[in-house]
Amino acid sequence: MADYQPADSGFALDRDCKTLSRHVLEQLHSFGPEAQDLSALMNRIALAGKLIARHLSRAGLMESALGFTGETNVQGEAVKKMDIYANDVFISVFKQSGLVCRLASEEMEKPYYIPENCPIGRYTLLYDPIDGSSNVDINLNVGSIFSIRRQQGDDLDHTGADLLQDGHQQLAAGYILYGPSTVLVYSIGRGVHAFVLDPSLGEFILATEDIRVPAHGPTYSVNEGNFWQWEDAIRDFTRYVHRHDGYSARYTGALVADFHRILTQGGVFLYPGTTKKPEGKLRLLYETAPLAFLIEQAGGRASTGHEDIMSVMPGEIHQRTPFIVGSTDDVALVESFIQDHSRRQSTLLST
Ligand code: P6P
Repeated sequence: MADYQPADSGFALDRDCKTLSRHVLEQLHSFGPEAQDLSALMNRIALAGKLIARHLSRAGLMESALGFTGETNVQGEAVKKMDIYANDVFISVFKQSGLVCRLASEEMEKPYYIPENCPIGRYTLLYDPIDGSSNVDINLNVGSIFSIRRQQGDDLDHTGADLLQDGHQQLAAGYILYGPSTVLVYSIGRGVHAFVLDPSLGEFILATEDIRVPAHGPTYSVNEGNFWQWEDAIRDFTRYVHRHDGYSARYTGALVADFHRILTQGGVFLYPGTTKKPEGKLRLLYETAPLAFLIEQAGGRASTGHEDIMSVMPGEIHQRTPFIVGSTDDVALVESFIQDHSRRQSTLLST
């Protein structure tokens, strides 16, 4: 009797078996402890994404799923019920996982430490549970952003001081985009890969491997309502793209959605400093650093306008940074306006 040979089921069946956890192990060409940990961490994140996607899809039909809680978070922003739901989903899926020691989130002033009666792991999850929550009540794109770091030291005082490291300390980063389909994009430092949730399977299935951001793209994505709050250099960049053919403005109000467009089609997203928020609005540890990790893995760039986001050393967990991210040529164009203005200012000061 000849050995059994599977029928040539073709691409479809094999792709449906390329789940996220298997993909992580293949990426690492290893089944060692750290590879297994990263695979398990990504699996937990996928579970959180499925739970949040399910809640979002039914929110319009559920009492008290939408709207505001009436609270204000550490950012001084009004908290949406969906923010709290999603924040608690990540805690629930990681609490008994034995993978993490703490979770740091936009919605929590201090990190949440896994209780003593739960298994403690050696990783930290930093996340924005629902990014773009102003879109939740109007059924537009929102996302979750995550970053994984290894605990360094013992953090016995529970201040999370060892988290105040630059973006190169990230082991993995990614986001989940909740839209017509639910897409999970991640990197463990070996390229950027996108998975699409197949609701009939309840699995994220590999859709695109090794995403590369084009060197230039037609999109510039910025909230021009802040025009008069920007520094002159950013205003001059905006005037430049207004005057030159080949540029289109796209802005959804949800960072993950705008970033996903830039990652896949090229261009540049900006959230510069303003007179009200000189450091910008976006937070480093769980928004700009994870996305900077991804864009660099995809061949693009992320800058504050003066230095790479990946090199910024945070002074505190909720530190904000200006954010210029996307195609290498387009980020460089924005930086050139900033450098020109700096040169002109130093010339004026020296005369
Ligand atoms: P603005 C959502 O609140 C968020 O943090 C990002 O998702 C988004 O890019 C930005 O703020 C939008 O801010 O000031 O343009 O409404």
